[in-house]
Amino acid sequence: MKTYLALITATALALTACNNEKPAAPVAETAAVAASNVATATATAASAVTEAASNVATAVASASDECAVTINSDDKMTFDTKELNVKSTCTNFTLTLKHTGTQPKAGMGHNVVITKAADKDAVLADGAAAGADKDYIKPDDARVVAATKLIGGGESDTITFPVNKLAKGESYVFFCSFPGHVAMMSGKVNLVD
Ligand SMILES: [Cu+2]
Repeated sequence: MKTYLALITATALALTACNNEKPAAPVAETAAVAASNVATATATAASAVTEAASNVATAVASASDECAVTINSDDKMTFDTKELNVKSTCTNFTLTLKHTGTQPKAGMGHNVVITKAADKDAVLADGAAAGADKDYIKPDDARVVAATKLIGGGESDTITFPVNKLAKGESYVFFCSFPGHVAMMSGKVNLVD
């Protein structure tokens, strides 16, 4: 009887030990593998994020370098550039007009309007007729490829337009449509490679 009891106890102990130990090892192993996978995944994700951030930075840099330009204007009725080069490889082009003077837009307002060279005179005439309230551009003028708003001293305006609005082989110009300014404030728009 004693032997029998001892056997049962031993078996019970063995079973208990079994229950405690056997699953424990695989669980620990699984946890370690999982932890390792998480670490790898985290590292991969972190590297992907770093790479993505770097790509964004590069894209932003190239956009600001190649697909954007700033034109300055002033109280002397001038633009600081006579040629606007737009890269054909840019999807969109961003143009910022700054007015570095101090005079209000009612007296020395400037904008930048882009049209085909052939449309310039008609757009100017219709713009003058539209008046200051319309920034000297006829509302919804389909001949206008892009235009900033009319600004006064100390102000600036930024616009973005799709480069495919400029057709290859066509001749484009930019100018200020404030009455009388075009003689001083105009230039060529070049679609470049
Ligand atoms: Cu002007």
